[in-house]
Amino acid sequence: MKNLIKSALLLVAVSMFMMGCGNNGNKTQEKAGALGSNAAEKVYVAPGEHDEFYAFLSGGYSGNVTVYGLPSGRMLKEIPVFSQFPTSGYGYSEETKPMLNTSHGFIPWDDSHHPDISQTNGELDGRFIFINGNNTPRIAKIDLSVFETTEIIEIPNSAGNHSSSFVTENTEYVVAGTRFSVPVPQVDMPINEYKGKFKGALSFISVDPEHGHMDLKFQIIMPGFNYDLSHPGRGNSHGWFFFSTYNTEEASTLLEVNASQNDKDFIAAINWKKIEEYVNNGGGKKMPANYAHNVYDESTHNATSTMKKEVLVVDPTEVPGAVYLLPTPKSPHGCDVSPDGEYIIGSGKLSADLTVHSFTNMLKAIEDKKFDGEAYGIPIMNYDDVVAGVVKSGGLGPLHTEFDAKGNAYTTFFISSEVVKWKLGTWEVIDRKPTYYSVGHLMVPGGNSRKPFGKYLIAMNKITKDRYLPTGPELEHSVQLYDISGEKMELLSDFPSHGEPHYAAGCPADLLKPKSKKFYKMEENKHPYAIKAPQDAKVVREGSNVHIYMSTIRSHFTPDNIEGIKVGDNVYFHITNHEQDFDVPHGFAMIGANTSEILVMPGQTKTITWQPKQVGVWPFYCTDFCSALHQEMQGYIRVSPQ
Ligand code: CUK
Ligand code: CUA
Repeated sequence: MKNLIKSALLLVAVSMFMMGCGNNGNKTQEKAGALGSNAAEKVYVAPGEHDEFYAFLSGGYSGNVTVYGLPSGRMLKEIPVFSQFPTSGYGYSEETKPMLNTSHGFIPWDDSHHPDISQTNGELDGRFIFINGNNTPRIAKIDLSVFETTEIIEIPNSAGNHSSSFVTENTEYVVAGTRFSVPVPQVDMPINEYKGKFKGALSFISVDPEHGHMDLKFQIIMPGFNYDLSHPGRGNSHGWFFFSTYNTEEASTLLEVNASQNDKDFIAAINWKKIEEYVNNGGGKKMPANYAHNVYDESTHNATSTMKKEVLVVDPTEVPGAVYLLPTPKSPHGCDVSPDGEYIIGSGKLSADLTVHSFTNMLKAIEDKKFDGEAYGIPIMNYDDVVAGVVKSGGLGPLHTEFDAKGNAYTTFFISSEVVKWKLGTWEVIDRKPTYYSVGHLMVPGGNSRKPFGKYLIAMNKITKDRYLPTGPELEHSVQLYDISGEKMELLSDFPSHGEPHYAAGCPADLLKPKSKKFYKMEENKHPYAIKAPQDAKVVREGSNVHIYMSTIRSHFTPDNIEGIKVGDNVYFHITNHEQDFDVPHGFAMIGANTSEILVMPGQTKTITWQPKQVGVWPFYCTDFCSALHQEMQGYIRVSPQ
């Protein structure tokens, strides 16, 4: 009977989860309920003042990262990552097109979910931010001195690159896990023969400590589960990585999986140090694999794309003691690790309780060789041996957990639309506040490191409904900012976000401000088509290719009257911005060009192409209002018959 009630409850929860409905009924409560008393004062950042924190929100299906200031919620920038971006010309300019190369060709879109800031000794160091592309599996790196994407590596043997891109304590690795298991290597086979044949690749991409260059060092070829999310160990558990899994039944259709079968899935615990040692001693085997590695060089201002041909794969059963499976309630989503590295929290999204696993207990059970069977040769731990506690949350649909510096954890509940604050170690619930509506991830700046900055929390909500002025059928997603400095959380404000933010990363503004680049030094510009000064401007014809070496400086193009171009030519505009000042880009747009404009930063050279189709005299102009004479910044190209 009890079980029947339980499964009925579960069904209600499941259907609510699928409908994505939260407590979005009571208007008065929504407006006032959780609002702090002096909320306006706390989010007000006076004109000319700066925010205290940066927040980097993933753009989901925009493929980008957006940057906000906290507490104001002001949007500071959108950084294009996996998309073509007309605002800057990223993915349109000749220099940046190679960034979007993959083994499937030029793919100017992706679905970005989890940004993570690089760390040193488990603390944010503010050098880079990494972000995953889910759809055509990729990991990108953004250089936080320029807020631009400077490297993208494709992940072979992976599909739906979701449990990514989290970094280890010293950014030794950025880690990527496959959501979909697939045949490894790919092969034409019946889909319903999935079980036992599909595999899940977990990828460890090393990050060179000096320059930050990424390299796919090894992949662990795991059983054919779905790998949903992951987090690194830290402190005592540094050297380990934890992945939540679902569909441990290995079904090719997930219809039946959610309603029946295993009542537990696993958290996979990976001792990556052990595997690293194994591969450093010649372990693993190389397998053929095609994947692109794209690098943007900030001195030549050019990206290059290299196609890699093989990858080192590791069979986990060949490295005893490297991989264990920890049972956790069904279909966990989040897999979060406490700042001290002791607790691993599995959020079984179809369960009301949060299960907290203990790293120490796990080690002890491993030492005592207490296992509860195995899956494909990987030991399964006893649930009771590895559990540290259960949080009786009272909420429904737990997804993700972040932490503050005072031993508290904050978990989002999608179905009951709330954030619940609870205490690590005692597992007692301290506070709960509604979110508007149906919250996914949450973020505390530094909440994914040894040193969280527990002043603010943002909740990223999946459903907006009535929070803003209506804008037709589609509304931007809503972010809610909470003050978490006190015992109780206080809602401070709402602000819209762009695309679909899944996760975010945040850091104190002071970490990035001092090293933010103001402009590129002209003398360091090594672009092959750069010119040193406006007087070096020239037009060079090579067959039907015409290279125009053009200069921009307030407020003139040199040259600005160009003749001798013919229908059918390939015209390359290589535009060097000779400004040496902060915040003076020039833009360039050409009538009839089937590309976007480009925005050229001071000291930089960028190229776009144009194929004139008709004779005539055609204008171009600067797109960025750069001075009082911006409207005078223009030119003409005369196009003659072939
Ligand atoms: S997430 Cu990607 S489905 Cu909960 Cu990290 Cu939104
Ligand atoms: Cu240069 Cu407007």
